[in-house]
Amino acid sequence: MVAQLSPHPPHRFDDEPAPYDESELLTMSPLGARDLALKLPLTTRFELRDDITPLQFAFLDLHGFLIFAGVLRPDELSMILSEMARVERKLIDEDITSVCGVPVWFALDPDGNRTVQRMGFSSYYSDKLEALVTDARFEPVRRLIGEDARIGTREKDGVVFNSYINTPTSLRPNLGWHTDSLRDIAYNREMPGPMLNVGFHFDRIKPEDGGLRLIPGTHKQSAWPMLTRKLHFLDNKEDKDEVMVETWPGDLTLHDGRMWHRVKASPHVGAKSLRRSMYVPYVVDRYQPKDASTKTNAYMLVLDAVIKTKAMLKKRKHKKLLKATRKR
Ligand SMILES: O=C(O)CCC(=O)C(=O)O
Ligand SMILES: [Fe+2]
Repeated sequence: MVAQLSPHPPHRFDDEPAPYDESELLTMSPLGARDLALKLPLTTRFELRDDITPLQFAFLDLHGFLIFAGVLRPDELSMILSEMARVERKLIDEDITSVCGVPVWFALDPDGNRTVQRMGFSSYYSDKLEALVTDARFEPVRRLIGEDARIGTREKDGVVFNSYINTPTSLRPNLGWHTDSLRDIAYNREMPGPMLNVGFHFDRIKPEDGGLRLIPGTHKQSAWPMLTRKLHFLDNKEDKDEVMVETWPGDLTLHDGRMWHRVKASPHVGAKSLRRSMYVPYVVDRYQPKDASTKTNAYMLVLDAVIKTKAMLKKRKHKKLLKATRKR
């Protein structure tokens, strides 16, 4: 028998631990899978296959997240980044400050040029990105969320592109502890059911670079701790139970929107601190599309004000520091 070769063998990096080998475990019983998932390290990397495996189901159910290694190829990552650079240019040239009601957050890069730090609906101006996020390879992810789930490129915040960088003017060197469910409550005005956030990662982020941190198991908390365990977006402190999600370019992560997570700031500054991620909404709620006429909602207005105030304080502190060093 001739083994069937995938047209695109997954890309692996030299320093990347191999994904967990499930080739002999694909027909595992749910109980067996649960037993094994309990024993696996929380840093286990999985392979995205044609179907979500019993072990992946069990791991996600237990801990609230999954890491899939190298789902996007280097040429696809380059395509997305060049599309994002083109869209960024368009936003700046045409002074577009919000897309479908979602404010774009700009800052200055290390060379003093305006740059986008967070943009919702990033596929609105890119057919290539729209085609990529709806590619057939993500079908098992969609089915995992629900047989009727759809990729909401025109719903919620659309495809969100984040670029975290640590500069004196950056609006978003980090992102405080939060659950994504709060945003969902704000959008739907009802308690959220299970929802998964699907994220693509573009940079090699080691534990010492900051990056995504999750508190495993918090997706099973009841509504009260979900809303109050920490101060949404304002608390940035390390948690003894947090797990760092180490990434290689092309990784895909799934996390339950009800779990607590944050992005820790990089200790580096400038280009070395750059971390880019892209989140795709998979939607099961009522279809509520947005377009150019959509107004910014109250939740986004508040978040926008918080982020911009933080950035202003940071800029002020930086100016004071510069003055003080000049005096000396
Ligand atoms: O950048 C990330 O990996 C996480 C972003 C995030 O949690 C969010 O935008 O809600
Ligand atoms: Fe989040």
